[in-house]
Amino acid sequence: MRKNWMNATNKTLLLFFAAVLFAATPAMAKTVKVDIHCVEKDVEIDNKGTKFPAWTFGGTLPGPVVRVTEGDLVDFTLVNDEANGHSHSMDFHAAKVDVLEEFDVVKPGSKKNYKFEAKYPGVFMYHCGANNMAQHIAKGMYGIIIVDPKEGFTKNYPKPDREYVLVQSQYFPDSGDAMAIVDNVGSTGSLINGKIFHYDPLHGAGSARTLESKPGELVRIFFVNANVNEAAAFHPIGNVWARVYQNGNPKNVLYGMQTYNVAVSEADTFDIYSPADRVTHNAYVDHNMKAAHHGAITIMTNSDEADPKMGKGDNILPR
Ligand SMILES: [Cu+2]
Repeated sequence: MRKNWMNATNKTLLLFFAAVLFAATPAMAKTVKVDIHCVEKDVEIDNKGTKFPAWTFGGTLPGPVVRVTEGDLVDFTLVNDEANGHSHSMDFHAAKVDVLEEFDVVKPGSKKNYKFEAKYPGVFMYHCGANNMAQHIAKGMYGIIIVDPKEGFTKNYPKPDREYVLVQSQYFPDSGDAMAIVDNVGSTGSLINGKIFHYDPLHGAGSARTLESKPGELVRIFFVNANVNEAAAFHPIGNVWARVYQNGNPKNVLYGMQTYNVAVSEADTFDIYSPADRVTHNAYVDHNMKAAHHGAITIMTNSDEADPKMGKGDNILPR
């Protein structure tokens, strides 16, 4: 009888230690090397091929998606190509450093390396901070760093079927006038991932695509407000945000939200489920009408024909 009791205790202890072992398996912190080149070049800012003299991180608006896990060390190098005409810098909102040191400007033909630990999970803007900062952002020098939580997926932060990055920014055609940009004068359009009506064939002449998911899927949107001067009232027409994670942190969760106001330089994560039993379309908009009418509308098509590759792996920011 006593022997059986001991066996039961040992078994319980074993199970307990096994549970501790498997529960406490956060992702191992690692060093992630990130090299980004500043590239000053013309880019197309709509689906009609309108050219814009941009300053970019990596040649695109927005710059490359940087993705790490909470606790990782980011080993970052900014390369300012010799062909460029301006100094640039890199301000990662996910970093705790010295603004005068790590975020200092890099002259054309030079490079700068610094390291920081991604201490907080969530989504963060990055941008150039060189003078005039408003102009460098309006020129296109911004992007997103996603810091996945080290716990991985949980009940409150479930694994999504698809993920998309949407970065909104203001379009200033006369981007040479830095002080006009500071004063919010002359913005005529809203760019979503670098283009007016990027994923909206209804409004954007020449737009060939929408975002895609299948009925009933959980779609997770990582949204960045890279506007120079205007908040974004992010709203899903024909649906409701199931969860909004403020700053993308799984600990900051709001439920059943119609519109969420995203401050300039803020980034947030939005979960949404499409209806399971029918083909539907939703439109993710900035409900500020000026922004919506000038480009900040993104159509999501929910159908069984959804491209199985869209919103997965490296294809979360369709170019
Ligand atoms: Cu710059």
